[in-house]
Amino acid sequence: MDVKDILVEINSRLPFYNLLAKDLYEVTGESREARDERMAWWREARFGMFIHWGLYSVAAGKWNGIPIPHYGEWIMHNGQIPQRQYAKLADRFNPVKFDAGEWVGIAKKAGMKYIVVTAKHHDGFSLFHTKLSKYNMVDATPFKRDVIKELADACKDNGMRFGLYYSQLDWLHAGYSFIFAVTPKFRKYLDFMKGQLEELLTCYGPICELFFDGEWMPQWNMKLGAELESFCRSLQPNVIINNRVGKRPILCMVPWAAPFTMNTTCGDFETPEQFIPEHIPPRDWETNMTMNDTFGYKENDDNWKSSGSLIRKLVEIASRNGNFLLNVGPTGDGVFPEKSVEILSEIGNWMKNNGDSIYGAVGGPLNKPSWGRTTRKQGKIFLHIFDWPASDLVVSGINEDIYNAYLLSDPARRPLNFKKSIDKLRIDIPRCAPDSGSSVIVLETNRV
Ligand code: FHN
Repeated sequence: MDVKDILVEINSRLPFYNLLAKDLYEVTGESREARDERMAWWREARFGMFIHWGLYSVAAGKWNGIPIPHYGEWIMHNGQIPQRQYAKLADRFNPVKFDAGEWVGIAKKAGMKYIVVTAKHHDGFSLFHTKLSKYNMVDATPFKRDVIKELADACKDNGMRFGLYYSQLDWLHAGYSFIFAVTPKFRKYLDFMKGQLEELLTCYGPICELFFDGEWMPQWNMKLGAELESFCRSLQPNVIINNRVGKRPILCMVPWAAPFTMNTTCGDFETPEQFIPEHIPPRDWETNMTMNDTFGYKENDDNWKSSGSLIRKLVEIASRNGNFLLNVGPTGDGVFPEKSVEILSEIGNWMKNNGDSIYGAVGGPLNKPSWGRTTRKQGKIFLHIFDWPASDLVVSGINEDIYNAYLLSDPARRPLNFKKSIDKLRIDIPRCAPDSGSSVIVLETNRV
């Protein structure tokens, strides 16, 4: 490692701000224009589905009948299950109800524009037919089907972009151990990982997003991240890669620290998890979040967020120029939990009427008004009203000419009466909110 590498390394392990990374970590000489072009579909999409599916889905949060706390996909670790015992789940992983087209259809109806599914999580089990290990969906289970291929094909057939989650952290692989040194054994693991990524990036069609994860392991570093990022881009130059390909600051999972941690330069976007940053991060970002409290399926986790609260989170995120990757944890039988389907259907109904205020939108002119949020695009400001007022809506702080106002969910776009003074806009609104979660009023700022 030369001095620059050492500086980058020290910097990446700081608890806060990547003070030096801005200048020292440059993986590609990509121009801003080229990056904007590559990111365009992603900034338009705004809303995607995360899918955590694997052997842990069979366990469903219990081991020997005992509920294991925290994330379902961590059951091997949290339940201190010997690897040999855990691997026996593969004999029971036979998701006969799995229908890739059905999963993609549910995502599409929810208004989601891309899917990111776990190709390999920390437990080392591959959902795709890898040639580099027999511990995979085709060789190790009675199901014997490459579900990643089936999902990739279903996405292609349904105009849905297809992305993959891949964990550098691998509890199973002999080359992995929780130490700092990059040992020869770890180098062998790196070859394994790159081999699998080559399979995923050459055999499953265009991969829209690579969500790396588990980079907190001590021997992972920015240099390895830069090499991996370049390797993946050499196979699919347009793939969008998250910041966990490199190294996030130690406090990256702490919401209040976000202003000091969400500025890494590895990959293309920041990855706040289970929270929405209060400020607008300096570059592209995607919040990933569960619908209940677990990514991987747990039969006893019924702590579901309402569709209204998730709609407001989507609005909140879009109002800060971010993307929302909302997770579903399918069961060991290969179906989405019923409650997930119900919530996604309700979100889809809202998106049908109001998606124009989310897709391709960025933050509006008002920062967190008391009544809701604002987004905007192409000559329109979208007022997202969370709390519908009993009488007129009075909006302060919009210093632009307004030529028309109407409810986004009104197909006839009947104009709403409004009066605008220098900085006050009073809109005559219907007595009842047209939508749950968020009702949207469009203000046209261009004379149409
Ligand atoms: O440890 C993983 C966890 O299981 C899950 O995959 C989330 C999703 O972003 N990522 C890690 C926790 O930060």
